[in-house]
Amino acid sequence: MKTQDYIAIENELGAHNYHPLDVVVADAKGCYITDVEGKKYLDCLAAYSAVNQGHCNPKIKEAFLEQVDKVTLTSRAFRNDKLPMLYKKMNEMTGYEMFLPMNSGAEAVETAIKLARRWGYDVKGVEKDKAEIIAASGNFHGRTTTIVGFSDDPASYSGFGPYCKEAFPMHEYGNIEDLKSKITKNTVGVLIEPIQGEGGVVIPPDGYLKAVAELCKANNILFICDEIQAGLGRAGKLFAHYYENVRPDMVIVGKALSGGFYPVSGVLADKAVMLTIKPGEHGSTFGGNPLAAAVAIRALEVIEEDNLIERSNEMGEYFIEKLRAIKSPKIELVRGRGLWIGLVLKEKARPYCIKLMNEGVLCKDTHETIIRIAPPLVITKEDIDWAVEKIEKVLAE
Ligand code: IF1
Repeated sequence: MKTQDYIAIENELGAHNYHPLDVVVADAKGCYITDVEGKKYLDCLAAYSAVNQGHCNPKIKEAFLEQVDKVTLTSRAFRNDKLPMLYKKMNEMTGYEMFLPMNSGAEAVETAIKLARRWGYDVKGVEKDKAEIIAASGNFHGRTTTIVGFSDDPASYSGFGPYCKEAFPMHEYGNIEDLKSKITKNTVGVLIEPIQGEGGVVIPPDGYLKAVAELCKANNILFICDEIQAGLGRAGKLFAHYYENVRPDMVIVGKALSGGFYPVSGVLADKAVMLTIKPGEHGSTFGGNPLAAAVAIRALEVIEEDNLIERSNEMGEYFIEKLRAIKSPKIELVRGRGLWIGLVLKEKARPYCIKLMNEGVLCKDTHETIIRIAPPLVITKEDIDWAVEKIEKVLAE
């Protein structure tokens, strides 16, 4: 079967909730992807940062296979011998007292929302069913009905109502005065991405995260940081909020927590927040299963052992510098942190993503004019040189 044969089946039998590039991936290792026709590509998306450790990372694969031979799923009705080890690893790496494992990122965001509300009622003393969590303009936190209810992107929310707008007031991302004006006695949390991914790698103004943290502390509000995409090395730190030396009350993780082998997500918090949810009040069939835990432990170890955070910084700086050196009237600006780069064009980005695909570089457009570049963190300078050459070429056409 050829590329078009697969696409034909997909178009006929699969839901049309995506508009992917017409590359049919058959194999991927490290930074490279091979399609069904044997054509090789450099991956500059890394599955939206889920494969920071590189596709089919051999160390994670080994842990995965070892666990598959033992036990994959126990449900949380019974305990398993891997989950405690994940808790330990999480605690050692992040300093948070506790972890609550889920599967998808959206589920972890939902978990943080539930924790914040429960804390709001039980600890802060907010009136029943009045809790508010302040979100940010341009946010992306997932696809559940609650979460899309506080998205300001019509593609995410339109036609999926009713929503609960009063429960999620919105402030302008990066604008601390606006945030201040949205706080009420019912505010239990402020939920933000430390860098907005879907927004187009939007880095907030210096001091914003620090001001959010201080504002939350002063008003007895939980600061909830969605590090699902920004975290685990992508932005050049373990967590992107480290750039401003803040400690959110809750940190939401996902994506690279499994290196792409398996959906693993969760929420980090201290006991004062985490223990407000009692046995039987929240959970998931797959959350915290032994396969997920084994994979997540190894995925975290690989970030440390292979110095992926340092690599993200070093290679990111190199990549950004090279992109900024491209002389093209089509480029508006290049921004980024670590290996997370937004190449902002003065025109539509998708045609260039298609051209890049034809040249062997896979990346994804966002917000019409932005090419998002986020390769696996194992990328080399030679790969970057090659990618930049191709980017320069298609922009010159
Ligand atoms: C899709 C975007 C990236 C996220 C943050 C939570 C989630 C995500 C900061 C939910 C998920 C994904 C989902 C994916 C596309 C992708 C995405 F363009 F939509 F924004 F990465 F940039 N918080 N982001 O970025 O996690 O439930 O998906 O595991 O197609 O929806 P999830």
